Amino acid sequence: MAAAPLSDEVAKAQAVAEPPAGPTIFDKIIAKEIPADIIYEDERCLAFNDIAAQAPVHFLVIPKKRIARLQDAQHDDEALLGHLMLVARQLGNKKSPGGWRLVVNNGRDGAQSVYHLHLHVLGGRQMGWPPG
Ligand code: TR5
Repeated sequence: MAAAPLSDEVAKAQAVAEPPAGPTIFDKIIAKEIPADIIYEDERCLAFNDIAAQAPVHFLVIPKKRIARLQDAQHDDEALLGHLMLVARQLGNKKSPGGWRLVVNNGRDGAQSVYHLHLHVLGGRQMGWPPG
């Protein structure tokens, strides 16, 4: 089967050293040092609309704790990971009642470009399958 052309987002992910040390752009969003379209915040997480939306509804849910990739999460993070999913569920149900998709890109081959764990929530249209 011929390989699908790579999107800009995949090219970006491939260009990132894995995983970069130190803070990412998402730490700056958490610290309110740079603006983002924040739609939810509590003591453990933040949700904001993706700057390059891939669907009518596309927002990210991120922990305030710095975890680079899902593969770096520890057993101690179990409650936090559950919390992120419940926040995604609450906002996804509200913004895309017909259904929505949760995506976590992990590492280079997973097309992760920002090394701060984030849940993508996509909706507002029919999703295709399989993903690329
Ligand atoms: O490829 P992965 O899974 O790492 O997804 C990173 C996502 O972060 C992409 O969908 C980007 O569009 C999104 N992104 C990147 C920036 C950004 C953002 N979403 C909202 N606000 C953003 N700001 C202010 N700056 C970014 N660099």
